[in-house]
Amino acid sequence: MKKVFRKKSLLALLILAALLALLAGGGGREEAAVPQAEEEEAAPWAVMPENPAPMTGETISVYNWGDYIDSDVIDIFEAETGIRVIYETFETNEDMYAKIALGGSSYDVIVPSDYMVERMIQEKLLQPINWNNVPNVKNIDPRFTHESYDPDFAYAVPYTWGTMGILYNTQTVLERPTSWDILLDEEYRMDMFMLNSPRDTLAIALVMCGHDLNSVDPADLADAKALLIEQKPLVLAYVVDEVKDKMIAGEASLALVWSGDATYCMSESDELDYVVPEEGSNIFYDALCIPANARNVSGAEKFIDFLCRADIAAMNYEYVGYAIPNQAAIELMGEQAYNASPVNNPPQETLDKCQVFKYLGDETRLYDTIWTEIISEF
Ligand code: SPD
Repeated sequence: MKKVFRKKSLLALLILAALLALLAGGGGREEAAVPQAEEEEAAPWAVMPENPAPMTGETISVYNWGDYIDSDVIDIFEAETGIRVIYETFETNEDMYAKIALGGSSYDVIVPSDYMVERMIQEKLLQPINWNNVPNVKNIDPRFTHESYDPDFAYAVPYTWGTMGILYNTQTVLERPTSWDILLDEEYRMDMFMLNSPRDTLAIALVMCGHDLNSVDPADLADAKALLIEQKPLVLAYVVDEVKDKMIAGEASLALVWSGDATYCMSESDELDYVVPEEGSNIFYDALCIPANARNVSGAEKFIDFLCRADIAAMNYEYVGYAIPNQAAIELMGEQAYNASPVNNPPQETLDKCQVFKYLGDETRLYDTIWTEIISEF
């Protein structure tokens, strides 16, 4: 099972066990051997209740990104509440939006990013959240509420945040890249992955062309398109969730990724590192929302409140690997330990160069058209 921060916790446990064995004076005795790594598991922040609640027959339907929740979190929720979670995943905001906007499906909790929250509020696809039923929202750091995509803090509970950057293999990329330009370097022909996500990949191409990453100027977008078409021979594949296993397996030298996925890859391979290039990038916020046509609003509120609980948010952070806005969970884990990750805690100088995506209204169609043209170009 994927546990992003397990390795480090395990190492600390092993060191502690070795020290205890030495202090006990049993260093020379065979039976006092240090426990084997594979037998050890760090204590989880939250645990299954000893007496699970009987299943009530109630269900909630959750639509989330791939690899974006610890399945133990779902199990504990079900055991505590007796509510069964029907869980589906998507890979991009656009896929999720298309499914909801078509109207054929009903979910109780979804996890759009900033610009998609903004769009779905405008299109009345979300409903305001009754905060009286989500008391653990108090755990969310106020610096993450009232963001431009939900200025009245009415529709969206911040779940995770991160940056977009380059994950690179230090065995083949010998100097730490400082510029996005490396994504056009012939030396890495068929040796890089790009995100199969129109808004993200076009944003980076816009930045590489010196344009604003929220630009809707057709001339800017034509530049971005030309750049991505020029880059195509260097790209091994356009992927989303698969990028993690592929980079860990050493299938390419470079990948455009979201920071939390970089955190996971770096926990699995010492050869990988992450950089946000100096031209700047995107900072994103993913949020828990209740669609306007949700069938079980009270179940959705319970689930969102559960995810905001400090012990659950801490447990989930260890699995998901993305930075979290839950201050109570960060305090539980220890601010120092949490902030030790330069990927999830980038310097202010880096953050100052990052911008949030805005919803671009009708111009979104231009992005979709251009992306289809790029992907189908041979
Ligand atoms: N594997 C889960 C990835 C979720 C990342 N969300 C990124 C949003 C970028 N706009």
